[in-house]
Amino acid sequence: MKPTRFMTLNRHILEGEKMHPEATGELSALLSQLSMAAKVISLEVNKAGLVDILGFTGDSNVHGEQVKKLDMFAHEILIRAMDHGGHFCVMASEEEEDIIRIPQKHKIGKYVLLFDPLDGSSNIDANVSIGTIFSILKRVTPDGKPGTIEDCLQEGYKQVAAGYVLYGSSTMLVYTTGHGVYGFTLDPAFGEFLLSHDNIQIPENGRIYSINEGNYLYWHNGLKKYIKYLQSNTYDDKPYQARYIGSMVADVHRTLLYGGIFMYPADKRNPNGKLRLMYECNPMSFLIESAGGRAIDGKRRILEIVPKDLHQRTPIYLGSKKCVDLIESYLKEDEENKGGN
Ligand code: AHM
Ligand code: MG
Repeated sequence: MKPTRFMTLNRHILEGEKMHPEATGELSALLSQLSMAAKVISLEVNKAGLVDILGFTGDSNVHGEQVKKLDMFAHEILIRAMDHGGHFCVMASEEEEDIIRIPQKHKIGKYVLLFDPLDGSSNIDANVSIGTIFSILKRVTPDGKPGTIEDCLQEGYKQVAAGYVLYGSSTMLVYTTGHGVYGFTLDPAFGEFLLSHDNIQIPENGRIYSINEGNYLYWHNGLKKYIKYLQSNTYDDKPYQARYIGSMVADVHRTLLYGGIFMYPADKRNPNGKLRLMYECNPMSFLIESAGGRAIDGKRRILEIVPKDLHQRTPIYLGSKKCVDLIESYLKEDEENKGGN
């Protein structure tokens, strides 16, 4: 597809669809609808410092973490924007324990939507970038009936589309349907997402590593040795660089563009790491693989993990192919590395 100067997200989706004669247009319609929800969330995130919306609600989410109001706002906007279009049979959100059923009055579709409405929310008060992550699957239960948990619990390689919206110095939407990764920047004047990053390819290798080193105490030996290797060697005659924002969307976005590796490992405290397979790791891994990179849990492809639980966690190492190959070899030698589900 040849980008023109003003390639809007909607036009890009429609042009992509023309290349697949079997497409019904439904996926295009739901991606457009998602981008609408993203604009609403982006507006609200941008004025977060101005209105009395910050602070804790006092409630905990299903992971026992405190939920901020903007998380719930984004969660509700996504449900309200997506439940009545007739595209989905069921949805699930990081902020809700059970599956989200489509109200009876609405048409039931063939797709499944999984999302993390506002990832990295502990960063909101400090004005650090945060994001929305989404994953779309095709249902496996019979058409026409309400979707079930079975429709949600599918391996990541079965995703038909995935992406994220980054609320950063500008708002960006990055998505894939498995054929290339495309980035769009929201033009605040027109309120349109315009193609700014065509066919993103992650560099094959990279200098930047991204991990919360504060957890060093709990790391297994393989990971310690790998980080020590990076710290005591050079890349293109320059030292490696450490960058960790603590907001997965921002850390993965940088990794996608500049190359390198992002890790949230298994450790002695958390054998399954921290990040959620269905809402965070699967969609990000689908994007990274579609851009030519790799994503593993230490032993296997993230996208091949058979999910057992909506909210299960998994260790993750994703990024440039050569970087992931290297950490994989360190972890393989490490007897202590018993992470994974
Ligand atoms: P959240 O879903 O509660 O926002 O948590 C996920 C976030 C990720 O964005 C980020 O990669 C990670 O948590 C940072 O965790 P830590 O503060 O332990 O380094
Ligand atoms: Mg999250």
